[in-house]
Amino acid sequence: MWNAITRAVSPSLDRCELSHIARTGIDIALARTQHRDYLRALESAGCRVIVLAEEAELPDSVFVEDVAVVLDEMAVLTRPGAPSRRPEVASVADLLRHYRPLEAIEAPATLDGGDVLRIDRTLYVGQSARSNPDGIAQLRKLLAAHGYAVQGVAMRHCLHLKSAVTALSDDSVLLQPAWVDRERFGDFRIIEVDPGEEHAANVLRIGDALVMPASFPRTRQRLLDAGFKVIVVDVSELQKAEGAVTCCSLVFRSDP
Ligand code: CIR
Repeated sequence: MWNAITRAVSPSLDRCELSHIARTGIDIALARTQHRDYLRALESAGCRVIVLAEEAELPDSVFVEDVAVVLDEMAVLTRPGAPSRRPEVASVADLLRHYRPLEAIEAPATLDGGDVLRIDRTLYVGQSARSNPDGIAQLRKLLAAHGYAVQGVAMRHCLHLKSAVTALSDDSVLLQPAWVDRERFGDFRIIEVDPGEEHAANVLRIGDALVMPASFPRTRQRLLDAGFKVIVVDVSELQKAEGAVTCCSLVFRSDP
């Protein structure tokens, strides 16, 4: 029912881009073990997992979410805001073209997939350091013909919109109120992250399952108390690269 495109951890992950967290040593062997556990979590949530070969010279290439936005009807290749990440797009495009017609964001626009939160037929796009107004406008134009609305969302103090808010279902979101305004998602049922778990808002929804990092037990309890099914995975080494769970896969319906 679901495909998940992923990519093996680069041996150069410790040279990743960092914006809002300090650089600390990354254990590459542990990162690889954790990534394999993440792939198992995707499988247990019902995904057929596709793994691209590692890219030794592209430190952030495990974070495939940022290079494409995949919808039922088509996919949009992004132009990542960090120049170091633009060479990641081509190999994902070569794979994605077997599954969806492709469009692309063109210069001078920039867009990171981590800024794009789709809920039903609306795409909320973070106005971030990575996604510029041109990128949001191009996405809006490309998707209007397919009946999707694209809305820019102000955010602060974090890398991507999906660092601050992700979908739990079509009518509920998990949100970090310090980084994005609650009012912007006022039409949804809002669950806030536990105040002691700053980075907990990034969960990956696959059908009725939510994949989330092991490091946020109090937020996990909030989700369990609300009746959600949660699959936990330890991604501590990927978190040191400012990644989390949505960023390591492109999940899309295999039967759109
Ligand atoms: C970067 O700064 O681009 C990477 N170190 C982390 C990207 C994480 N991507 C995501 O959350 N979508």
